[in-house]
Amino acid sequence: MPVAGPKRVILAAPRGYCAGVDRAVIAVEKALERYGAPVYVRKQIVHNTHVVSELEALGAIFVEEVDEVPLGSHVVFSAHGVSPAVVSAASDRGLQAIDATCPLVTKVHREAVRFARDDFEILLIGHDGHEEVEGTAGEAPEHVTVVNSPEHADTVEVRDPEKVVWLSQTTLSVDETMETVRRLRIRFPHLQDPPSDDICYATQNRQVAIKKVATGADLVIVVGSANSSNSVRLVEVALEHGAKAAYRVDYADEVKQEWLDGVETVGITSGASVPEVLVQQVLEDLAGAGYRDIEEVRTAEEDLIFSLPKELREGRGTGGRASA
Ligand code: 0JX
Ligand code: SF4
Repeated sequence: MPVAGPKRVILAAPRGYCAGVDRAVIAVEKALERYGAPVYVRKQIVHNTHVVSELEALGAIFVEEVDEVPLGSHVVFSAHGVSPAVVSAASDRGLQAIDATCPLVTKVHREAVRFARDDFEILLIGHDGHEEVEGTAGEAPEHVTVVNSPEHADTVEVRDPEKVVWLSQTTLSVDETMETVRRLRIRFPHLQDPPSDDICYATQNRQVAIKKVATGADLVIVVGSANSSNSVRLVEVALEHGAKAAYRVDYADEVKQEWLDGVETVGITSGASVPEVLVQQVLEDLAGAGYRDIEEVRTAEEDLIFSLPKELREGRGTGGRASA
């Protein structure tokens, strides 16, 4: 009978909050401080169950659309961004909008506007129905076609193959996106690249870190919510890079006892919308199961901080907290 080796944990770094999430969460907290509860938020401010319930406890009310917000109230737009149609609908209701769209998402919006103005057809690689994709596509609906997957690249049609550019959602798998682009380029050799990476630094850094950790892991646990694109991608990336098993959990109590059967090395990471406290709870539970030896593997340093949305800057500090 095989004897189990020493139990240990490898913690991926960077993990957890990115600069855009930190800023968006602080924006809701500041809006509550400044205007008092309730403050309305269109969609989940970030895709994390815990963050949303903590903000609800402080007096935030999350709605699906701005027509649910009482006339004249404050409404925060989520980190994932909104289309111009949503901005107009909020203004038509006399809402005081606070735009917590991540500046790196806004950058992709600007690219879409610019390429549409130059009459390009934009192939937007991303997940249909994801809020960020809806927001970016909404900048130039006549010019944008969403490409969902590498397979979709084999069938998507364009008007003029000479004038096509690809852009992407910020939170995709880098490798899968490159595969989609490779297939698109076979069909459209004149396909233009975006002026700079649309998949953001945080998404890329978390994928690089988990690749390194997954290689030696019997099990990878990704802390993050089911609707968090970047968190779900981390599970896929871990499985593609050597993890024998990988699961996503919102909370520590979702880790199943049987996942640990025969496991020596557990890799841990968390998505860009995940507070570090949730990772620490997983580590505590694992320590209770004998996994007390923790090593952090860091593949990049992050020190980016975005200033708060302009609506909250006046007379206030402009910086966010340092990202976890
Ligand atoms: O579902 P996503 O990964 O795009 O969003 P989440 O989990 O809220 O992550 C942070 C916000 C990302 C915006 O680009
Ligand atoms: Fe911004 Fe990237 Fe974070 Fe999205 S994941 S909020 S694009 S920094």
